Amino acid sequence: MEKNIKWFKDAVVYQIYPLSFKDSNNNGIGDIKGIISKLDYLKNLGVDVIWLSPVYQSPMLDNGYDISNYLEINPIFGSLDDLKELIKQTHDMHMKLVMDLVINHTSDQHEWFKKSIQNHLTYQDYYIWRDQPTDIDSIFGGSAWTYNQERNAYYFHLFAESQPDLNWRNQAMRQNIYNMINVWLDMGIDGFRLDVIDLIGKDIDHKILSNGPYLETYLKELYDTCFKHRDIMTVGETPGLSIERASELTDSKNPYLDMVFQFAHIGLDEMPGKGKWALKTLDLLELKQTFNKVQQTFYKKGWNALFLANHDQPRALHRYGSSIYPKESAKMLATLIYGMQGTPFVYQGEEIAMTGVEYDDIIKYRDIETLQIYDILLKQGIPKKEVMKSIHAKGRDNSRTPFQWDDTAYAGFSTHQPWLDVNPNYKTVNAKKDLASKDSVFMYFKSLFQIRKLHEAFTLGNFEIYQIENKKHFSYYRTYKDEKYLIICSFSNTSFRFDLPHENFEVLLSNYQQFDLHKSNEIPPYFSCILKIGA
Ligand code: TEU
Repeated sequence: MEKNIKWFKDAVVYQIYPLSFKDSNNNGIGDIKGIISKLDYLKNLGVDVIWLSPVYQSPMLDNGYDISNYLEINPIFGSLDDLKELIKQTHDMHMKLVMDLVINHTSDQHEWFKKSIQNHLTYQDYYIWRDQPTDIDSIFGGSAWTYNQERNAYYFHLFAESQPDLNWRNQAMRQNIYNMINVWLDMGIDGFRLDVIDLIGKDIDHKILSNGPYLETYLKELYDTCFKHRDIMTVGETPGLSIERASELTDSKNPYLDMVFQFAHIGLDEMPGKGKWALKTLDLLELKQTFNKVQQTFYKKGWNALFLANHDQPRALHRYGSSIYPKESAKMLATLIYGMQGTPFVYQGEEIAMTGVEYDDIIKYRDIETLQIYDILLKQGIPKKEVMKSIHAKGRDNSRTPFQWDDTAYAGFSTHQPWLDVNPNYKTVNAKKDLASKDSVFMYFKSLFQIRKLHEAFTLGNFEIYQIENKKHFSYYRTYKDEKYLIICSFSNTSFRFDLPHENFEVLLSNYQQFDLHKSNEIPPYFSCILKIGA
């Protein structure tokens, strides 16, 4: 492909959740050396960029998204030397390393917060303190305010009580954050995923949280002070931004963020206004309309990150696929999302069709949000069975179980009982078995990424849904100059007759190797393919 676009636009990003990727010292916890030992696996898949969920010093109440020291590595993951070695080896293999940046809040164990509690002159305004709480709720449930006896005031936290929000109105605090960011960038990392960055411009007195009045000012300042003259990539996690706003903030006129995770498709299987635990069956038409809007908006302006799952979301296969056709539906979902315009993000395990878990007892769960919401929902009188059903569908531990490398004890992740139980299906679902199989999901992902890179229509082409009203399939065209591709994705668990409006086409990829579209258009369950039209 001609290289007149920025490198991150046709790069494949792979998200690693360090706690669960690979344990090198067999204590049940994944670590940096474990990641280093698997770099060739990632290279083989066609990964260009690794995004590492947080490995900084942390009490780990929110698995590292509660940072107590931004410049230290958490010893459970290894040392700073290990991280430098990871950067070096990643670069030697011509891949890049992006770290997580959690700057909306810190841990309550951070020195800044401890000093803020004591009203220390420098740090007293590093966090948001008030004499009285307001009625804002935390995203994890319950009030966003907690009383601190020592300071005799309430502090604000949009997530857990142990994650106080930083006060972005404080210029000295912001400068301190920028200095820290520059230390990491000077060390040679290739960018950041910016945790809930849409929240930093909030105006809590007017109850404006996402997309607050100061958001653009701070993003610009951050960009000017840290990112501007560097060849890096930044991806903002922006759960609260509208599609339009997200596209605006990544437009080349406002290059403060290179791309964002836009969340429009994420809430489609919850009851509107009732939050993620109130389950609703996904409507394929809604999914199609939502992605249509996202694709059309970003085609005109900005750049989007393509994802179906991450460490906060249930696994894509569990959520949108079929347990009867796991391999077929895992491949179909990859075709659907990575055929679109934007930068592809793979969440660890998607490439081997890992699924979610359904532990029968809450005692097996580790996620702070899940444990908190379990208590809250039970107190609201919701029957335990219903609560567990929501947790099985939406709980964050679904995607956090240890990576399934092979069929030995603990799935080859560790020789020690892991911090979170391995999914009991590891004997049938694991990387070794998948790679050895004729219908390997891993190899399908790899081919998909090769095709994407070979034809610039996937990076630059427009997006047009074929048969938008059809409830059985989600199919669309990507067109650029004189090249046209049709991506067909069936969401049906039975075969059906697909109305194929072309006679001349070449099949570039298909998840049913034996099925020939030239001979039959009765497409099998969860069928997917990429057709080059007119070939
Ligand atoms: O997540 C932010 C966020 O708003 C959601 O994805 C949220 O975790 C989810 O909807 C809850 O159901 C980020 C991190 O990705 C997440 O792991 C952290 O817990 C959170 O920020 C706080 O740092």
